Amino acid sequence: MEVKKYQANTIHDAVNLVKQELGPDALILSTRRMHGGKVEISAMPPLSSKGQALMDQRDTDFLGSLKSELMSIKEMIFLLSRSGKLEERFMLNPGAIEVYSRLIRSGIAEPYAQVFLEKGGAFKKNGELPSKDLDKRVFKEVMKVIEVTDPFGHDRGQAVSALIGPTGVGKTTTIAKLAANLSLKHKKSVGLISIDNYRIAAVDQLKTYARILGMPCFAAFDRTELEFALTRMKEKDIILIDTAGHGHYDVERIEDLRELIGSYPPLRSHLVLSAVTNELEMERVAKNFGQLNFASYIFTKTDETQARGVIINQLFKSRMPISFVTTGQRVPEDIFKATRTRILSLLGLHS
Ligand SMILES: Nc1nc2c(ncn2[C@@H]2O[C@H](COP(=O)(O)OP(=O)(O)OP(=O)(O)O)[C@@H](O)[C@H]2O)c(=O)[nH]1
Ligand SMILES: [Mg+2]
Repeated sequence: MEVKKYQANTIHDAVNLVKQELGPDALILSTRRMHGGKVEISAMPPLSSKGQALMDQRDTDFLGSLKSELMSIKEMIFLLSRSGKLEERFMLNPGAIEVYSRLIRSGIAEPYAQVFLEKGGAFKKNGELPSKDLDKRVFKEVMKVIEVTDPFGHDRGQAVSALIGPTGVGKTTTIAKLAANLSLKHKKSVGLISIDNYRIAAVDQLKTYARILGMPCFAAFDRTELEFALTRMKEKDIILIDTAGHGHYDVERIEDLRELIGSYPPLRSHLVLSAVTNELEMERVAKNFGQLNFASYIFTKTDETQARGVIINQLFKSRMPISFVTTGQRVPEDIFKATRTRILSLLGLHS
């Protein structure tokens, strides 16, 4: 296998040289910054299928690992080419690009990932610190934007929590998971209320869970019924209120919900957000439900995406504590109480 070296002033120029001489499928084996600022790329021509047939197993294994190395180099070059002013600074600390690509792979948006690198000290002038240390420092910065809260963690009187949010994000399922865990594991007495006044079936869904768990469940369609239900369950440690899902552009219905639960003092709302929602939509959901003064985020369906960094992107835009995260459809297993370390490891950000 013939390896050739190409030098140029920038990584772009070097890649272009490789492409010109060896074609677009050339295999890039390594890149390095040289004294004097030049960049050197080692590359070899693409293998023909005939050439491949002649290779022995060792070569195949070697090529396998080369291919995955190449993928990550390609990814890094792609990220470098998009990093604008940061390109030169990445060159000063090549370890930083590796940490950067881990952040991007986790779904954290580029501008926020760059802030975390900056704060973690990746671009300090004399900052050619070992990259092992760098990832720790950067992940610690990510951790700092995560705030957590436990709505049921105090012993001060009754906790009344309503789950609000768009249709189908998992509000009812999450209520069932919470109800089961709080009553079975934490031995709390729990009551349920459904204020889904648009669909009878939705009330039945909650009542079915209540029957299985042996706890009371009331349906309430207006303020009087809600107050009646709350009075009937005043001895309970915890009351969980399920609400109808609303399209987040349906401002009128959100307003109805605000009138119903908005100014009832002991009641705290928690906004349920699906991790499979795109970043812009999630921002709008949080904004439009904001009039309900929710106290925390609950992130659901984190099992359905690899890009769980949307959680961090949302915190960047609208800082709010996280109370729970759900990880699948199983009731009651697939839920955990938010902690900074668990969320970080959910994002795959551990050293
Ligand atoms: N994969 C996955 N599915 C989930 C999760 N949580 C809920 N679901 C599923 O999402 C679907 C909708 O769940 P519901 O609990 O009915 O959602 P909802 O927010 O109450 O829906 P509406 O009342 O219609 O607004 C169901 O199929 C749930 O099993 C989760 O964490 N992961
Ligand atoms: Mg529901």
